[in-house]
Amino acid sequence: MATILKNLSEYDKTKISDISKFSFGVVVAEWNLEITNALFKGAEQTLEEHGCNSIIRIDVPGTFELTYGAKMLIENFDVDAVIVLGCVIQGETRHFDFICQGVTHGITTLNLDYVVPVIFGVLTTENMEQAKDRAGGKHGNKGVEAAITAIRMVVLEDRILEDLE
Ligand code: DLZ
Repeated sequence: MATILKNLSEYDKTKISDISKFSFGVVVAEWNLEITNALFKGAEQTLEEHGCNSIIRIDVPGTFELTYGAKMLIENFDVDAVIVLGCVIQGETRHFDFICQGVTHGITTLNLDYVVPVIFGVLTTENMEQAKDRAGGKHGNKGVEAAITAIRMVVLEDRILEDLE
């Protein structure tokens, strides 16, 4: 596995822009809530650390519903970026594949259809231990990484839209 023994949440804080003028939406799946709450905490702390004072959170039942939640945020709130947070744990059934494919396709479609970027913060792991390792454990916190990606994307979006004006 490429991420083995690597903390993926380490980044150079000095390279991150101030984001006080931007608003972020976060959609959180309730399945494996212990994990998704930890991802949210990582994302929230990171956004606030860099000056964000507008975070709108909505919860949806499972990872499959993250696409719908993101679409609702984009269409009904003045958000500059959306982060979706979920955790799908591989079981004995093929549900894992269907949910992962569904959400990946859904989020990609939103990114093609809307100017607001949607960031994919979904853990797809073999077991709960691997999920914990990536939600504040030895491999960092995927929520932090999703927040950093969201910050980079709003800054990019802002620059491009300013150039077009
Ligand atoms: C049904 C299901 C299963 C088996 N596993 C997970 C999971 O590991 N993580 C997750 O976020 N959601 C799971 N779900 C629920 C689906 O995402 C979805 O909520 C239901 O299929 C209803 O559309």
